[in-house]
Amino acid sequence: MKPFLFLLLTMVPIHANIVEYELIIAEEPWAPTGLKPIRALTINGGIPGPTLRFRVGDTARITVQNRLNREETSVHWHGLLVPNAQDGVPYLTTPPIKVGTSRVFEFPLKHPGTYWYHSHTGLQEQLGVYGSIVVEPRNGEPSRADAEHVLVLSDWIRENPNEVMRTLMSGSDWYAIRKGNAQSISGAMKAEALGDYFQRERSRMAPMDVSDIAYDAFLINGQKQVELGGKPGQKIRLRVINAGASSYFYLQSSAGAMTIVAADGPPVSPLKTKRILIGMAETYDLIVTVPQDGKWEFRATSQDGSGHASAFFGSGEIHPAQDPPTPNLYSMDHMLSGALDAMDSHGEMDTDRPAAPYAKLHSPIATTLQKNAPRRTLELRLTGDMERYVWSINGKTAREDGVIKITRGEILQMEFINDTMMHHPMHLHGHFFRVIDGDDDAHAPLKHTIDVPPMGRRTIEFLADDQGDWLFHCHLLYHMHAGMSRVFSTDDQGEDHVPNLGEMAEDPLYFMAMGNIQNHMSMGMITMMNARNDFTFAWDVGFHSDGGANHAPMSGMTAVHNHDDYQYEADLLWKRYIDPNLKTVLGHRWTNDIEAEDRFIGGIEYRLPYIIRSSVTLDSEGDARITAMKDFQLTTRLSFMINAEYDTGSQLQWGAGLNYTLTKNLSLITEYDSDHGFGGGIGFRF
Ligand SMILES: [Cu+2]
Repeated sequence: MKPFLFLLLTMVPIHANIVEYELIIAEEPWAPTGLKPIRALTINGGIPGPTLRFRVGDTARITVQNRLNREETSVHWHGLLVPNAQDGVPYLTTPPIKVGTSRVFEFPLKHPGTYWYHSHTGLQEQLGVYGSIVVEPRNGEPSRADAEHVLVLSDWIRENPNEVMRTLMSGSDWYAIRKGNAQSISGAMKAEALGDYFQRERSRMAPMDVSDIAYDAFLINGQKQVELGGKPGQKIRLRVINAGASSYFYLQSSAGAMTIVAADGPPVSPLKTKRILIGMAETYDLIVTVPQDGKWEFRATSQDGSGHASAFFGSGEIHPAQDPPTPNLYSMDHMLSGALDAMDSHGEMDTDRPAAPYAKLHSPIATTLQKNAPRRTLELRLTGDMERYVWSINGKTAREDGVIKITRGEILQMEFINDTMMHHPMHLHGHFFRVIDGDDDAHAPLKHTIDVPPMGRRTIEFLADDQGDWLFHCHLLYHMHAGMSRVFSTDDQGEDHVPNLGEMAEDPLYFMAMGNIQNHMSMGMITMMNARNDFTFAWDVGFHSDGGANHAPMSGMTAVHNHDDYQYEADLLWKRYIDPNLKTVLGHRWTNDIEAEDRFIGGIEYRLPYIIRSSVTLDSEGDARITAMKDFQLTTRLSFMINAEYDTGSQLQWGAGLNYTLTKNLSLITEYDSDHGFGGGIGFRF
C-alpha cells in the first residue's frame, strides 16, 4: 500500500487546473546543426518536442495532431500513471491517430517527476517523435536547486530506420566495422584474448557488441552540444531523459561528482556519483554545482564509446569531461563485468564503467507492498537470435505468445534472466515497480524501466492495481519491433476480452539478397524472411565446367559433364527456425547437371559449436547431401571461408576463399572451388 499512499499524498485534486498543450507531428527535412537534413518527424517543428510542464493535481489536456503524409502515429506518456485508455499504445489501449486527424488525451497528474513522451508506432521514435514531461510537486522539490534544465538524450542516424532494421536482420557486420567494434582473430590476438574468442565461438555466441547500430550523432535536446549558462556556486538540477532508440549512455561531469536525487520520476535519497549508466527510457534527476570559474562539461557518452553529446554550464575556459575507458570487447570478464556488478549489491559503484546504480538507490519513504495480497513469481528469460535479429521473451516473440493474464490485486514478482549478450532496458507501462536489489528492501526504489545486463539477472515486483492491458517491453526500439514484448492483461475485463496486439501481431517479411559474381562462378541467395521463416531462392552456377577438378571423377562421364558451357543448381527453399541453431528445410532443386535430375529436397540445417554451419538433406531421387562451412574473421574486413559438400550423387565438392568487405553492400572475393576452379569477383549484400 505504501508507495501508492506516497503517490496519493502528493496529489492535490482540490483545485484541478486544466493545462492544455497541442503537439503537431509532421514530416519535414531536419538535422542537428552540422549534419545534412534527412526526412525526419518533428513535433511542433522541432526535435525533441516541447517540454510539457505540469504541477501535481493538474489535469493534462493534450491534443495530438497527425500531419504526416501517410503514416498513423501515436503518443505514449512514458512513466505517468494514466488511465489505460490514455496510455497511447496504438490498438492495444488507444486508437491510432490516423493521417490528418487529431486525438485529445486527458488525464490527471498524480505524481511528481521527470518523464517523457514518444510515439509507439513503428520506428517513429528513431526519427524524432519524443519530448519531455516535468511534473512539479505542490510543495517544492525535496532537493532544492537554483536552476533546472531538461536534457533529452537521443541518437541520430541518417539512414532510414526501416533500412537499419533490415540491415540488422541480414546479419551484416557493417555497423560494427564502421565503428571499429567488429571482432576478428587478429583483434583477439592483439587483445591477448584468442582463448576467449574461440570459447565464445565454441558456445555459438555472437560477438559482444554493446550497441548494434553506428549512429551519426548523439544529441542533447536535438543538438550535439548545448549551453546551459549558470553562475558560480549555483546548484543546477539536470532532468536527464534517455530518449535514445538504442543507445545507453554514461553520464559524467567535469565539475566532479553529481548527486542523483530522482530516478524514473520519484525522488531517491541523494546519492553522489562520478558516473552513471543510463538505459533507454530511464530518467535521472542530477544536481551539479557550478564551480567558481570556467565552463564545465556534462557529457553523455554512448556506451559503445562511438560518440557523445555535451551540455556546458558556467562560463569561461572550457573544462572537458572524460569519457569512460573503451570496453575490451574480447574479454569475457570485461564483457560481463556489468552483469557481475549488478548482482553484487556491495560492489563499488564508482568503477570506470559502472553498472546501473540500482543497488545504491533508496526511496526516501518505504515502498513495501501490502503483505496479504496474493503473490506470484514469473520467470522471464530475455532471449534472442543476434544473427537474424529476432528478439523474444522465453524464446517467443509477442506475435507467438503475446499475452500474460494477471489477476487484479495480485503482486507480481518478476525474475529477469538475460540469456543474451546485450543489455535490455525493460519497461512496464502504467505501474511503478520495486527494484529488489539493494540491502534495504523496505526502501527499494520505484522505477518504470530497468536495465537487465548481458547474462545478468534482475528482480522486480509490483502490485497489479489498475485495470487494463499494460504493455511490457524492451525499450531498445529495434528489439521491441522484433518481438521483445508482452501484454499484461488484467482478468477483470470480461471473460472474452482479447487484447488487440496491433502491429505486435504482425510478422512482416524482409527482403535480402547476398552472394557473389566471379569470373568462374556465382553463388547467392535471395530471401524473404520473417521471425521464424526464410523463403529463399539460392543459386550455384559454374561458368566453365572444364575449369576445375572434375565433378564426378569416378563416374567416367566427365567429358559430357553437362549440356551447356555453364552448370547450374538452383534451389527454392522454405527454412523454418526451431531455435537459433536449428532449422528445417523443404524445397525443390533444379539442375542442368547431366548426372542429376530435378528433385524435391528436405532436411535440417544446424549451427554447430564454433559456428560451423552444417546441413543434412535427403532428396526425392534417393540421394543424401551433407554440407559444412565456416568463416574465419581474420581482420575486421577480411575473412577466410571454407566449405565442403558431400553428395551421394556427385561426390565431394569443396571450396575456400577470401572476402574483403569494401562497403555495406560490396566486397571483393576470390575463391577456389573444386568444381569450378579458381577465380575472383565481387560479393554483394543488399
Ligand atoms: Cu532488448
